[in-house]
Amino acid sequence: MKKKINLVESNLLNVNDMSEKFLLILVFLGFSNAIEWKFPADFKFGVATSAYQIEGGWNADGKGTSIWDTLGHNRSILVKDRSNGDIACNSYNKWEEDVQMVKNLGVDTYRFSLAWTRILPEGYATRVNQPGVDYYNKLINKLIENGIEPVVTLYHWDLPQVFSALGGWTNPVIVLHFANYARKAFELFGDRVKTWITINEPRLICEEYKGLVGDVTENFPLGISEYLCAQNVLKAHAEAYHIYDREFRKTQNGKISITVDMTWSEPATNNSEDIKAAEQNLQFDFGIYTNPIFNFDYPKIVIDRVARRSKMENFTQSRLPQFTTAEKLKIRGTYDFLGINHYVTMYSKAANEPPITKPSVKTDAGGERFRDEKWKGCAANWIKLVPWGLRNLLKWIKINYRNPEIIITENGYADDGTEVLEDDGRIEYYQGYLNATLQAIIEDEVNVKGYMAWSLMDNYEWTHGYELRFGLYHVNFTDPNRTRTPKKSVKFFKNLTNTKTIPN
Ligand code: GBH
Repeated sequence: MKKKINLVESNLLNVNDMSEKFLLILVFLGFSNAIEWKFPADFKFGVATSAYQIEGGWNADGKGTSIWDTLGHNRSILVKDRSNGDIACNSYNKWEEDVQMVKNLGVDTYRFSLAWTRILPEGYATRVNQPGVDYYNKLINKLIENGIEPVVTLYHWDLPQVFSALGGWTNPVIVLHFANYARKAFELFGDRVKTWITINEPRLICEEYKGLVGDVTENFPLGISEYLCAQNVLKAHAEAYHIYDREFRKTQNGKISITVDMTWSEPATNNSEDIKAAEQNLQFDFGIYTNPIFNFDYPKIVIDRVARRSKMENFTQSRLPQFTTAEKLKIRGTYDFLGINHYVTMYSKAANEPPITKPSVKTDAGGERFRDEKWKGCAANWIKLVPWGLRNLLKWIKINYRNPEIIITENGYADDGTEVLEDDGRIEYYQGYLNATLQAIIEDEVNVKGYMAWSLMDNYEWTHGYELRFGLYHVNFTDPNRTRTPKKSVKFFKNLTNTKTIPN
């Protein structure tokens, strides 16, 4: 804004004729506006992936088994195309090419995750698998050599199988084992990795994929297991944060936080009941994970509603396990920034209190949710083009969490392989969401410091197998070479990183 005024007032406009001067001012206003619509110099662009989705090499060189290996082998019936990630993009062998692709995009950062079982095959920090460590060392060193900053996620869902029989994240014992794994990772890679993400998308771990953390879905009583899981995820995150703080921060000087999957809920109308319903949905979707870290304890509405519903259901106490005061204090403030993955916007509307049947987070949350049929979609039916949802979300975070530094660690669009290389839909998507990010930065003064596209390349999209393709690069999964080819969006991204403005 300041710059704009300076330009207009400058002596450059020393023109005698008034109308000509007026015209020139208009031109300059337009011009200065255009050059202003730019990402700040310290803003970092990046691309993201995760270990199970790209690496393959599921049992290579002493790697242990994770719950996703097991699912892919024994229960691929749960996967759309019955596929698994045994080979995936074969990044275990093709990592050098990956780095070149990242470099070609001109981005500042590359976000990837460590496979816990590649480093600690038994899950416990009792034995380190050196070839697994070597793999990540090579990758990290090559990135740095090419001027790319590694952003490392410790946990992107590939839990060591051994913990599954214990109930996965619902068993508090996981806190200790995750903390030991985190310490190992800081020890091994923290001299070069300066941005850490403890856990990717707790809601997905605890709710959407809840059946996958244990042996069978039925082992996870709804409305109980999710909250047990949430509590342990939060404790594990906090433990890792404090280990970093106490043992590594002074020498390694990095940043550490969590990445939360944040759906925006827009009130369906201006009616106060709908506004309340939307707020309730936000708090149940992600507030349950972020409030304890960015404020204090679970959101009040979550505490109140779960207690109330539990009582109606004849439970003797709330299904939401409480933190002790010491635990609340320990979790509060365990962030150096906020990582957000954003894909979804929905409308929220007030609704009658759901009837008392089986408990669930959904009925605890209440309200009614829907999407506008006019929103443009993509091959992933849950993803629509609603950039203003991201802008509203960013503003909400600024207000509710005291303006933290934000890194958008994922945002992306899926094709089904038919658009193949001419992915104009993806370009339109990124234009929209990058523009919303820029509006939030410039007009709303939200502290967004980075934006990472999901994903560097097509990969194993969990229970959607290889049917949904989020990549800027196309990967041919029927070709043993897993050949990568740039889609049109690669050019868009190069242009973006080069100019720090959004290409038309
Ligand atoms: C992120 O998860 C992950 O971090 C990443 O690994 C993944 O590849 C990426 O997003 C793209 O999906 O509306 O009922 O159909 C998001 C996982 C799974 C969340 C599917 C939404 C559909 C819900 N998503 N889910 S529904």
